[in-house]
Amino acid sequence: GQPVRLSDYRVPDYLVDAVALDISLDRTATRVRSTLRLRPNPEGVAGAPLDLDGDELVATALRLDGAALDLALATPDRLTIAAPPAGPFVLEVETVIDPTANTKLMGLYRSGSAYCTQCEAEGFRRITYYLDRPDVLSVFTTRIEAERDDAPVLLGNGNPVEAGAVEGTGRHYAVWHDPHPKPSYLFAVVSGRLDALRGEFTTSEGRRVALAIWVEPGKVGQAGYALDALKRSMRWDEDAFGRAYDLDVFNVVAVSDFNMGAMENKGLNVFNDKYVLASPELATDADYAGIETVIAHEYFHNWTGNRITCRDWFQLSLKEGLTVFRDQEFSADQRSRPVKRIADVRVLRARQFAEDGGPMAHSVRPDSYSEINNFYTATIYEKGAEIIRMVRTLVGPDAFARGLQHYFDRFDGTAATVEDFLGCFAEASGRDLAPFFRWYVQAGTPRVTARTHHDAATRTLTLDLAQDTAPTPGQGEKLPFVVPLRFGLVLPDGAEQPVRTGEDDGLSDAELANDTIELATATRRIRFEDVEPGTIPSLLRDFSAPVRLVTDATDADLLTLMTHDTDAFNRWDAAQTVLSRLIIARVRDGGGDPEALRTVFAAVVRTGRHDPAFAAQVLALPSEGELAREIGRDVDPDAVHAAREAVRGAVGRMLAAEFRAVIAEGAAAGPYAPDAAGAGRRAFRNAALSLLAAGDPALGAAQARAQFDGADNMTDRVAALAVLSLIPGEAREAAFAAFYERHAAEPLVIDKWFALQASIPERSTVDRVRRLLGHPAFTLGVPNRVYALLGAFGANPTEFNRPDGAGYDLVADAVVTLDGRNPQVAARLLGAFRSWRLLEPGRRALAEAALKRIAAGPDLSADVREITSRSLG
Ligand code: BAL
Ligand code: ZN
Repeated sequence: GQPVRLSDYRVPDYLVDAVALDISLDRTATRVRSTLRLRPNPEGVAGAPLDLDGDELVATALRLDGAALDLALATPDRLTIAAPPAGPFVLEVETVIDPTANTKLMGLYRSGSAYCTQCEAEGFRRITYYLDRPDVLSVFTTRIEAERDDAPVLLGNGNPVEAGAVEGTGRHYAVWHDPHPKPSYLFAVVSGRLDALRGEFTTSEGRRVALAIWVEPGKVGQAGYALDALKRSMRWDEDAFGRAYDLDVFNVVAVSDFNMGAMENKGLNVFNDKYVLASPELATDADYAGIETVIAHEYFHNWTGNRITCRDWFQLSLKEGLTVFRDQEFSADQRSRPVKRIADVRVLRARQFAEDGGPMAHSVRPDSYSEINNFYTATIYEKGAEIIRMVRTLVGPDAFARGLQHYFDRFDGTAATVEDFLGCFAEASGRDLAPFFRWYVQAGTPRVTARTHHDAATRTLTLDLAQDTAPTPGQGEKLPFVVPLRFGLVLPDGAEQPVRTGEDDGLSDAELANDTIELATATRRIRFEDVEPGTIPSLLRDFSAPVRLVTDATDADLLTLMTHDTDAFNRWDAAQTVLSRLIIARVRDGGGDPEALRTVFAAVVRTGRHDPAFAAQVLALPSEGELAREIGRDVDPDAVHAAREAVRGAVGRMLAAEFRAVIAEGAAAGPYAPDAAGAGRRAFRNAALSLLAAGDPALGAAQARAQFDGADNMTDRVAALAVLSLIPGEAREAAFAAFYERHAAEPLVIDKWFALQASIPERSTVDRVRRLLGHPAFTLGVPNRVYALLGAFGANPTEFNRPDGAGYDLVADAVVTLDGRNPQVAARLLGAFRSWRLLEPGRRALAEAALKRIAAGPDLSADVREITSRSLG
């Protein structure tokens, strides 16, 4: 459709004071009766027509204040009443919808043996006609009716009011009432045959809340970790943010067919089952961590998203960035804070920096979109969270806490904007945040360059900082960002050099107090006084801003930081930079000798004994995608892969004895528990195994096969399979076959099997994936299967980017097929093409041709059309 623009925002002309829904569930003909109490909005246009949104709807009855209306007023996507009453009125609408035919998984659909809904962003209009926009808040009462045998469980938003049998039929009903006014995108209904794991939580305000995690029959045994994570989230939000829960029940439902990760519907969160179900035999440590994060995220939305929602979808990051920030803080408190930070920055660099550097670059507060579903992005979510973290750094933790309290006090029960939010921190801190606001409106990743000069005679260290941001689509010129750079000065022996600056080119008292340089102009010079020769600035500590930092640090400087920096993030990042330089030198001219790293990396392995999770992060080399972005143009993914593998192999041989010791010690680690300490030990040991195998495939294969056979948990089993998957031959195929046989009944585990095979960096992988598309366990109908097989293939740097274009064709074919069935999933697969312009000319031409072929297809969805046209634009 036509692009929607922020500048066109107008308040709604009508308000909905109450919604009563009566939903009579049926697999192919569900009847929805909606009774809306409407009135003109005093701030809207008087006498304006009432325009309700619909999407593929069929109206079967319409009444206004009791009088029947002509059904011709309703088309599938609109219900218009030209001249509604000037005062309050009641509109009754009946629609009939087919949940079984709903393959888009938006609105009401079937998942397994259950009915469920997904309404964000614009799914409610597929259930009934409505003012389907987030700034229309109303009180919902929902009556749900279904066959008792087919659907014994009936769940809605809010609190349960009554339930009973429908006399003389096999049907029953339940009524739910949600006292908190909410936009339609937070509406939900779930019904079917489901089992519950129940719990209870008493809030800090003394409210007793009945908790339940609903899962497919037989899977209650896999819901325990989710329930535990939910209770921890509820307690943490009270302790850390003073936010208590506000209903008598909280239901979480796991369904197997879900476009997104999960959804924060008021009092009734609906989850992709991969973020609920876990047991040691079926889920990895990463799966457990994902469950903890997503359970927390959806729960935290109750305040940041539900109690305070968004005025319009341009403000999406208001709830998503803030809620990601909150879930990141939660996970950091539950686990190792530095390791969590490193993991989050890895994701940011891999996904958000890639987005910012490609054709889909958009600002955290975009000013237009064609299809809002395309804007649930790493930029809105992860970069949005980074912006909030920078606010905290700039105003300090106390003003940050006061600002957030203002926000909750002032905007509770409303639909707010990003300006409203930032205004609270400006007020709490007395600081002008107008220049900072550029982070919301300018796209692109700023590059910050740091050059140092030490003058031995005067003992001054001059630091010259500069920032620049490459143009992004529609934004040619960028103004400087306000970049908070947390920093310290590291002496060659690792001690911290005290920071002193003079009158000229000095730091402000606030900057000195916060150990933070505020770079708010295109360039800035800072002069440090009384500085020892050889002192190395450690900049961007804890990754204090989402920028790409380029310094003149030598490899020796980086190795010093890697060994001594008091900031764990920068210790890790220094190692990444050294490794990245080494690999890129190999790509360029075959140079780059890892031997220089021997001593420091041996030391990393030794520190792994007491901080294994951190050591595992150091041993995970920069990804091929990151290296490609660092190279920046004319990238040959085969050359990047070969160079990275060569370095992995060299490190593996260099430290083979150390790695073997780590593997041997880890074997005696005791029974599995999904806690952070155990996860760290396994990550370290599996990183050692992976590098050992890179250096000596025969030895690695033997070790991996032993671990694969002997593992008592999925983390170690799948890590071993990942190692085996890189070593061609019979052993690999036998391991894949054994894995399938063992886990054929568990689709979420088979997803790992699909994904690993799609990730093999060999020319035969395209054929393997085409074969797997026809495997009985595969279906295009379940988003998780699609993401596992085709999503993983799209993330396979060498095979998606095959020099003959066969990888592009494979994904393009799938996008075209899927688009007719589920446009959101099709559009997401297209993300594989986001960095095509970085490639060397041959691949670039083939990728472009594949995108053009998709774009030329008939009947493209708005989702896919927007991504292809932006990608090609
Ligand atoms: N609101 C969509 C899913 C999520 O971000 O929680
Ligand atoms: Zn969210």
